[in-house]
Amino acid sequence: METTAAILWEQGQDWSVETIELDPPKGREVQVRLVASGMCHSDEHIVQGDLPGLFPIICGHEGAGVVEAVGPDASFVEVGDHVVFSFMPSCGSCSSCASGHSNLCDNGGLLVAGRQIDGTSRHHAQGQDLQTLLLLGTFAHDTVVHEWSCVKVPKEVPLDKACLVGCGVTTGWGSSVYAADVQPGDKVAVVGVGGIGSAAIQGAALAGAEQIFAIDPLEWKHEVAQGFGATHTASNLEEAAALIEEETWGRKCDKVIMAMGLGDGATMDQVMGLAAKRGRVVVTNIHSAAETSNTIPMLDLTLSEKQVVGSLFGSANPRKDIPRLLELYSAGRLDLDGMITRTYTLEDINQGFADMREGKNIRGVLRYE
Ligand code: CXF
Ligand code: ZN
Repeated sequence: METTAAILWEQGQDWSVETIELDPPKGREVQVRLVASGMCHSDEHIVQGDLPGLFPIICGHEGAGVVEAVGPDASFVEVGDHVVFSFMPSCGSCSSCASGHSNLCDNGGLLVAGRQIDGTSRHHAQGQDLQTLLLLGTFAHDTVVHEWSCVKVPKEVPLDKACLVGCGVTTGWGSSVYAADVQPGDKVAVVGVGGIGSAAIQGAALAGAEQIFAIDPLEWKHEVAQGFGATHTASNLEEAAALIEEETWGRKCDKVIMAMGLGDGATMDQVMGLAAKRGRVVVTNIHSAAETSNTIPMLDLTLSEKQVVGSLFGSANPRKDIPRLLELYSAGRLDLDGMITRTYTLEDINQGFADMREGKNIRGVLRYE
């Protein structure tokens, strides 16, 4: 069939919205008519080259839609199902999945850009095979993915909001709740108030943090952060250090969540300075693949027993946590609506990314009518 997709033909270019040829699903693949897709910084990282990409590629990995067709071997996804994509597939049987860490499924490992799991392509344009980001390619009206990438969700949940849980919300919320293990009474700093940071603030608040310091250079985001549960705001790490010192009586933060658009190893000394003795710094944001050094004060790491941990997808289990987060949304305990600053059509995708670069959005969402 023919459908419309935004293709990135080469790194650094604009998105090109054009007609593509989409093959029917094979094996355990499913064809999904997308309702919406969030625009995540990781898509921008492919454009900028901070994450390695293969081209031409259809990016987008925060999508939700309705299943239109299934391959002959699909086992748990049926036509008509509403699904949110998980940016990591969950095969259920690799050692990561089997040990309760399906965010690290061996079938997703290093597949930032790829084709189908069998190595062939269902997406084609201008006579070429297309890559799909994270085996998804949600910047398109229709796509074909493996059922391992699908999480079924109740039909009442609005898919144009639910799409956010396919990456940013689970990543941010899980960074607080799982990776940082925020405890009642904790003092928490969240560095960066975007899609991940605003979900991290909400996760920390729900987990019972007593103080939540939201740090972002953009003033307008301070008020937004307070709406999500931040108790204090600061514009930069220096200002945050003074505020945290004052407000915690010198104890500093039990947990620090790094949720910047792009991490910077040169600032890690300041970041570590926000953490208390035995404090944990969770590095959720992406650092450039080209970055090879940082400024973590190593002696203090030992003397203060600080921890630095990486977290992918909020250290969550997508097939368990995506429905769970949508239940919290339906119960009014997780605000997805407030995270969506602007919506766009697929034709306006370049405007959406321009707005991201200018810091105009918590999340921009493409809606496919
Ligand atoms: C990222 C994490 C690093 C690989 C690409 C996807 N997560 C979501 O944006
Ligand atoms: Zn993402």
